[in-house]
Amino acid sequence: MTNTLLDDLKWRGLLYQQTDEEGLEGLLNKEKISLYCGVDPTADSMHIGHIVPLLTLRRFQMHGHRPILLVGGATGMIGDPSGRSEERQLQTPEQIDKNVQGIKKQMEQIFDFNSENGAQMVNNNDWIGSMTIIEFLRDFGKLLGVNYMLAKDNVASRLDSGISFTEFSYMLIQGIDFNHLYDNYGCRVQIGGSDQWGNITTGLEVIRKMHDEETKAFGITIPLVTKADGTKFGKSAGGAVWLDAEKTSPYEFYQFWINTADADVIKYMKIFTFIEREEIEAFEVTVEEEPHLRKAQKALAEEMTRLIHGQEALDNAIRISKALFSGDLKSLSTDEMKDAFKDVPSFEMPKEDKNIVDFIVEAGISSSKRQGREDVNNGAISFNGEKITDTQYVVDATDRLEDEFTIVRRGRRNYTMVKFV
Ligand code: 629
Repeated sequence: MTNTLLDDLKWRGLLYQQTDEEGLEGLLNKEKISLYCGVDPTADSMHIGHIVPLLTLRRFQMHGHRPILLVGGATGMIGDPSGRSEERQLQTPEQIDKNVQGIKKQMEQIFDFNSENGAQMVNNNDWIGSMTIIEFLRDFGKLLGVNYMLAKDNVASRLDSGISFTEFSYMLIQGIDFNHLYDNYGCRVQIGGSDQWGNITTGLEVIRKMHDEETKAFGITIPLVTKADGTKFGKSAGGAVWLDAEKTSPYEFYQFWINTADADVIKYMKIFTFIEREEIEAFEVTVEEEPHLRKAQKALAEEMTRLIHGQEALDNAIRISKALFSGDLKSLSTDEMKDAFKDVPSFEMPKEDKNIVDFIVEAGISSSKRQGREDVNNGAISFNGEKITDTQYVVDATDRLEDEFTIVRRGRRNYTMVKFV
């Protein structure tokens, strides 16, 4: 038996573990289902690590199934020990509320809620928040043996370093969620990253124990996204790559994807984009035959930036990238310059008028006065996109953008941001 959706997921490398491969295939061939993935409000934005399971839900949606997006208003109060070597710091209810709002907003951007199989948003605080401790322990605590819980990887790996009863109990709450969605939303499948395997299978256990009939729910996990060079995926110079444009600007976001290594780019296209198999295979040939054109990287960066930030933000990101490449900074606004040069080396100088040669030597842009004079004479130096060839030029307030910074370029691609203090 085959199923086109599952075959596509397999080809994209999106299937890691499955609780019942044949059963799920049979189910998906027979009917349109509801399925869910949860995100805990640990920050007010998601980062790109969160989106792989969400994009996978969207692939299900494109095949007629209905996604349920769960925001963990309750679980966020507890803290998932999965994949962590240390106890989490509890967050305040106010912070969690704020985070829930931020995450909901981002989910709304990624999903379609209005079609026949439009997505549904739920918050587990709606059924967990009002549960009494007696209900929790009597109705659900009895379903799982402590031995069963201790054997889960996410707990077992913490027994030496220590785990609180709070985090130990987490899996049961996520299990109650799955059972709740199974009963009230007809939810049949839960998806998560590979770190969620223990929590997902706990849910199946709860469902099995709560229902007499044969189990009809399934779990799928998605592999961790890795990089060919062994470094951690999803980090840029400034840390995590966030979906929130305030935390990671659309330009930085675009640059993150553009900088994907040839060895990774096809893999990421499969995982992150909705580009079809044939087209991706054509990109695979370009990576082999004309890697310098970076066609696949461009397509990946465009798809991702459009998906998360929209067409206009993508156009801006491309415009900034081109301006930087050509050195034509004059086409950029001050804000765009700030954004574009966030990651270039920076140097602090006092706010005083200074001869250009002294200036570039002091800022470490040219190695000596002699070199500095040569650089200026040769036309190798520009300030904010304006070439300066006069060694007598005095750098003054008119060169300071917003009275704060100046972008100095030496040669074709060496940029320095001089900040004035
Ligand atoms: C209640 C809470 C549920 C179902 C799920 C959850 C959240 C889950 C969790 N997930 C991670 C998170 O929120 O902690 N217990 O940061 C994160 N997830 C996306 C992927 C993940 C996972 O949101 O599943 O593996 C990262 O790729 O770590 O009823």
